[in-house]
Amino acid sequence: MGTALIYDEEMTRYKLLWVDPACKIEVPERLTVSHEALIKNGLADRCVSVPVREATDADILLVHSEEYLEAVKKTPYMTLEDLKEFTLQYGDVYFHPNIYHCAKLAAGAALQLVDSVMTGKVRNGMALVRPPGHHSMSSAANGFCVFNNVAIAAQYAKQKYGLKRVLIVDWDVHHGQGVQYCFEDDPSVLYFSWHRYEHQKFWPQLRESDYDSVGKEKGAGFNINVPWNKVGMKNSDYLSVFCHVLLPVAYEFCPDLVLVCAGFDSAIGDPEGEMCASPDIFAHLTHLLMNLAGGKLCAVLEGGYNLTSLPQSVCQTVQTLLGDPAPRPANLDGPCESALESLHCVRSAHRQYWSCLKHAAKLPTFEISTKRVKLAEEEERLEKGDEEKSQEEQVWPEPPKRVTPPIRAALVLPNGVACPDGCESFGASEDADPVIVNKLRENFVKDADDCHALTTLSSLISLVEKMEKNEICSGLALVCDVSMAMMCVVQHAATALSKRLLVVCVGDTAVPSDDTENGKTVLVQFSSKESEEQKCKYYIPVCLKKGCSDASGFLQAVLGLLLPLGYEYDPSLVLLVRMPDSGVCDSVWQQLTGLLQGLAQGHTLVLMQEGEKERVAPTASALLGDAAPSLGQLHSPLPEDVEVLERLRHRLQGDWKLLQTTAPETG
Ligand code: X5A
Ligand code: ZN
Repeated sequence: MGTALIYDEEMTRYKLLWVDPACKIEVPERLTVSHEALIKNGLADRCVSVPVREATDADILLVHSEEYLEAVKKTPYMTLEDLKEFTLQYGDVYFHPNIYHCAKLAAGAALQLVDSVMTGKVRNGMALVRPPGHHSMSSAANGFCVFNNVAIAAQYAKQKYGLKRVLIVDWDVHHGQGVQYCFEDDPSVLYFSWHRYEHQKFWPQLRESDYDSVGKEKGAGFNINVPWNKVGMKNSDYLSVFCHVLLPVAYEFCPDLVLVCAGFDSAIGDPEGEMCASPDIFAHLTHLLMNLAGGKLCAVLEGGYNLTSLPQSVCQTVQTLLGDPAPRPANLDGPCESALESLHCVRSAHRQYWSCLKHAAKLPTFEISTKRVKLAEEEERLEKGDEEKSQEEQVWPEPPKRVTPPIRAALVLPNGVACPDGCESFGASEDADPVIVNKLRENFVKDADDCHALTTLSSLISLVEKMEKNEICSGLALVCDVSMAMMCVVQHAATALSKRLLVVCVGDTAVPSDDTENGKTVLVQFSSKESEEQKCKYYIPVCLKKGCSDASGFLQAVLGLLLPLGYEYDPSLVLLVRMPDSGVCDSVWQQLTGLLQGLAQGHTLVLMQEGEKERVAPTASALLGDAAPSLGQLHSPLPEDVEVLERLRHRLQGDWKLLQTTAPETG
């Protein structure tokens, strides 16, 4: 199943016709440079090209008032003077004789994308559109937006396909207040937005963009605002909010469809956002959403005004939608204090609505926010002296070309187990290094005649080496003794590999952890057995009451602990070990496998016990990048588990900054 790309040159055919400093950045080139970059990187060719259409009146009326639509309909016939005057009644937007046509195409493009995904023509897709949509309101154009493309798409999807729940993720750097207003009291649409806010000093300067606007009436809890109160937010800040707010809530919400207000003014170099996240962060944001809703994801362009970072970010997003493994995330040094404060406020504001946040520390919110405003004002005065560095002068390295290994998933299987489609069967190499074979024989294979075990282990080692050389992306091996195979890979990694190894063990079987001493290996074990091991930074036993059989608790641990820790550790290989007693169900296992592929450029090696033949197909599917099946709406995690996880996070957050959810002063 493919990825749709929707683009039409017609949407470049309008522009600002007079002088307006607030609007001059919204130029036709935004679209052309993005599209050209997709072509240049060979991505456009890999997508299914879907034509745009004009949204009909009925489509537009799903969100907008008749009066407003009728007014906009007149703009193609207006004189320049009329257009200027018409524009004046709205904020930071401009009209042009052709913008109504383009706005119908932009909304129609979003609807074509929804249709392509919902009918199964493609798995996911992106629409490159102008004008953007998320600021436009029922009866008002605003912030370069005429019709609210994504809001219309959400209503349309609900109506036409009977969807019960739609998630809208707005990673544009501005608050999509138009989307918020549209769904404020609607529990069937969960709207998440982060945005530059600066304590209400940044456009559109709305009180209701703050974290305490959580939705109204039945929709209370279904509007999530993360205000950024400082500029310069980085990759860590974005990932931290995904791990500790958006993803847990999104999994609990269990959407039927994910829509993304994909604005890239939240990337480095943007004159509006003034943030510092690198374009490749969008590969991760995209990847992390791709296992929700069975992979049904529609990204619709919103903002993005730096003509260098915009196309880079668009390419990262589309390449990830196509299923290529994400690049290693750069400089994850933990969230800044201001981001932590926002994170903490959002989690507290929503703790009453989402069971995954129930444990978030209670907080006398208003005291903190007023205290903070004063502090912020003070700091601003102090900072005034600093010379202003224009965003256009910002420099950053171009994201390296993402090369996907020729083999996506290599499988080491015993005789008689069929290799699933799309995977490559990986046999014992005839060219096995005799030194390694000898070492294996000495250290691991007690019965010297057990050549089956020896062959399997040496296959494993050569598989790991091929992954290290990026000739193979991921691997899966059925072995007769998972613990031994695991030790074998860990020891090989500690001595031979130059980089770091993240071992994720699922199940109760005791695992030796001495090899975690040197920091080359981090081991996280999910089990239901209390561990007596010496606790250190690199050995992390996660003991859940029902082990991995409880999806809620397990997912909470994966999203709030394993992922942030994994991102910060930045391994070059992930070893995922499924113990015979794991008790984990297929869908949870596939979610875990899928999520972990955001790490180590997708280099995941899965070890499973020989008997688990039926698990080969679902695991291979996850390794190939298929979306994991949805987990259904999750119940509350067990209080014991929540407590365990909180304690663990507390113990570890000094060493692993991405585990923090509270600012030092507020915690
Ligand atoms: C879609 C979008 C930004 C408007 C900024 C006005 N609009 N100052 O990014
Ligand atoms: Zn924006």
